[in-house]
Amino acid sequence: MPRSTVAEFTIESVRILDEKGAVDEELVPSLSEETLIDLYRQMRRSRRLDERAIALQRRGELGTYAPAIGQEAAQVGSAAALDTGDWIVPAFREQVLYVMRGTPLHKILWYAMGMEEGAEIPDGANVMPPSIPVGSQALHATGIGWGKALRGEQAAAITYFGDGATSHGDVYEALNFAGAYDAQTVFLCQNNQYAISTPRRVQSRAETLAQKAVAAGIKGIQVDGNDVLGVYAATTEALEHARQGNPVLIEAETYRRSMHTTSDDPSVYRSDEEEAEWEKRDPITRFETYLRSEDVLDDDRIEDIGAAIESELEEAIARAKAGQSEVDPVDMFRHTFAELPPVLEQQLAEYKVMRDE
Ligand SMILES: Cc1ncc(C[n+]2csc(CCOP(=O)(O)OP(=O)(O)O)c2C)c(N)n1
Repeated sequence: MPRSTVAEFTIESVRILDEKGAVDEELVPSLSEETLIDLYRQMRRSRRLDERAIALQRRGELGTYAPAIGQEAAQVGSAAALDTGDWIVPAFREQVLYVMRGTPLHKILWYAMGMEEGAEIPDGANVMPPSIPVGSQALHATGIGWGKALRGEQAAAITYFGDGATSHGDVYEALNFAGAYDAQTVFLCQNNQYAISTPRRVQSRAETLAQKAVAAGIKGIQVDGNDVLGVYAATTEALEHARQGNPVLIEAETYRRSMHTTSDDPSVYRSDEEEAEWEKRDPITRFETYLRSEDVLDDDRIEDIGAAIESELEEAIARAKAGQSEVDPVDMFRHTFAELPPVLEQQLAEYKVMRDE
């Protein structure tokens, strides 16, 4: 029986802004000065929020926190490409997406302080809650994108997950179902090179994670995830496809520059040299260099933006701390069960004794 090639594929990779801050003029998306500054401001706000949150956690003032340091371009660039009617379905490392959709900073801190008030999403924000089970959110995004298709709406869902999540059945099922049912969904894999301590190279033998789209019959594309303009352009294009019922998987190649969560110590599983290499490719520095070269930013403007973020964060931290005394931890016992099981009755009693001591 003769053999023949029945399928072939290629994966395209996109980069607009290189590591030195120079752009490919032909590919630069047409964005107003205001939008460019907003992308920059959002990335810096995200970075400082994470740095302050880590410091608060180290002082025992915050619970576990998953920073996105190094991944700002992948998150901000993609979210900036969305329309307000598009749904965002995040994982657990995307604080800035909530901020971009109107959640005040102090609520992000409340969430990490274990206060349910921090999980409140503003009306009409179209963002799903964080998803802790790795990869499960991809299914929700497919469901939302399918719903948009069934209703004939010109909107899409975008979901975020990591390189590790691509090994999960949920992600495969979500991609396959989306392809089979024309779900209006964009899948954004932030390949930040690690699933806690598991490096990308042992996560999958596949040459790219974008090619995981191929088996689902959908388009897969790789983008330099530290290039905010590239991510913006790739996501804009993917959303146009998705709104026509053609889901897309984007692999944004980036690097988690800090810990997996505040419970992790990355120095145990990776080298200083590797971290230094990625520091040179930092998404914020790269974009800043470009904006300076375009005269969109100068020293004064950069300093003003930094100062405004610092005071915004000071206020948010003060508000977050003050809010702690406004809530009663007993609420968590009140709102879960109509009738408390005995074991929780006992915990409630113990808590009350502890509180009154
Ligand atoms: C179903 C499931 N299995 C295991 C875990 C424990 N866990 C939390 S995060 C994580 C790694 C996730 O890596 P990746 O998908 O690459 O995302 P990243 O944390 O790098 O953003 C694991 C295994 C979990 N939360 N859910």
